[in-house]
Amino acid sequence: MKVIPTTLALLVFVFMTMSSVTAGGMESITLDIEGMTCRICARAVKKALSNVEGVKEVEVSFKEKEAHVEYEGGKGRVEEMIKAVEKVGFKAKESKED
Ligand SMILES: [Cu+2]
Repeated sequence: MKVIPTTLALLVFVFMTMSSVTAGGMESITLDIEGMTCRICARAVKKALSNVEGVKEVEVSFKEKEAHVEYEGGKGRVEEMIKAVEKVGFKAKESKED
């Protein structure tokens, strides 16, 4: 019966690698936003991101040039978020540091 500890270890590993996934299928991501020059810009980005399906929570920092988004619906949402930001005139990409 050495199978069970191995399975457990594997599960723990999977959980650790998916640390950005929280209970209830919620995920979070930090996006680097390019082109924001004032707080009004940040507000436009926030509005654009909020309108993306599955997005639950958006925090945009003009100072940090970042947007923090909590969402559900999988990684495909990120592509939609980037498109939504581009639509209102800014550039977005997944932040390397999170
Ligand atoms: Cu502005």
